[in-house]
Amino acid sequence: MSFRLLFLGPPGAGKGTQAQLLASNHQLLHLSTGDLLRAEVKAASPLGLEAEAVMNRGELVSDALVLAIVRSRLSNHEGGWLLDGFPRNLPQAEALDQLLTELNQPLHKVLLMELNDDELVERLLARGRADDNETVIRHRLQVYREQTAPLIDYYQARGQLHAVPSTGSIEIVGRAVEEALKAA
Ligand code: B4P
Repeated sequence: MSFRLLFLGPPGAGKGTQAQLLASNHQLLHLSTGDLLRAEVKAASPLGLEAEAVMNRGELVSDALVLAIVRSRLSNHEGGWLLDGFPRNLPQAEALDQLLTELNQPLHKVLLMELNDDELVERLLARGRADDNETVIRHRLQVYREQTAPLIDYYQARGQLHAVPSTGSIEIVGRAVEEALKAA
C-alpha cells in the first residue's frame, strides 16, 4: 500500500523524527517543509534569505513560498508520500486540498502527535537548533496554538485524524505510529 499521509503536531513533538522512520520503512517520499527551508537558508538562495529571519523569530514563512515548494515536489512524484510540517494553517490546508484534487492523489490519514509544553521545550532546548532558544520556542508554541491547532478539527470532521501517543522513547512512539497506520 502506498500511503499518502501527513503529520500534525506542535514543534518538538517528534514529527520529523517519526516521519524519517516511517518514510524509510514504507518507501515514502518524506517532505519536510522545515528541512527544505533550512536547505534554502544554507544555500543562501533568495528564498532562503527571505525565510531565515522569519524562522529565527519562530514565525511562519509565507504561504505562497511554502506552497510553491510542496507543489513542485508532489507534482513530479509517483507513489506514496509523507508531509511533515505542512500544512501549518487553514489557508495552507485548503491549498493542499486543491492541489491533491488537481493531482488526483487523495490524502489517506493525518497522524496527530501531541505532548505537553514542558516536555516539548525540554526536547527542543536539548536539540539546540538556531530557532531552539526558550523565547523563540514559546513563541512557536503560541503560533502553533493559534494557527496550526485549528487543523485538528478540520481533519477530525472528515474522519481522517488519528492521534498517536507521543511520550516515551523513539521506538515506543514508532510502534504507536505503525498502529495508527493499521487503524481503519
Ligand atoms: P519544523 O522544521 O517543521 O520543525 P519543528 O516543528 O520544530 O520540529 P518537529 O516536530 O519535527 O520535531 P523533531 O522530530 O525534530 O519547523 C521549523 C520552522 O520552519 C517553523 O517555525 C517555521 O518558521 C518554518 N516552517 C516549516 N514549515 C512551514 C510551513 N508549512 N509554513 C510556514 N513556515 C514553515 O523533534 C524535536 C527534538 O526532539 C529532536 O531533537 C528529537 O531528537 C527529539 N525527540 C523526538 N522524538 C523523541 C522522543 N520520543 N523522546 C525524546 N526525544 C525525542
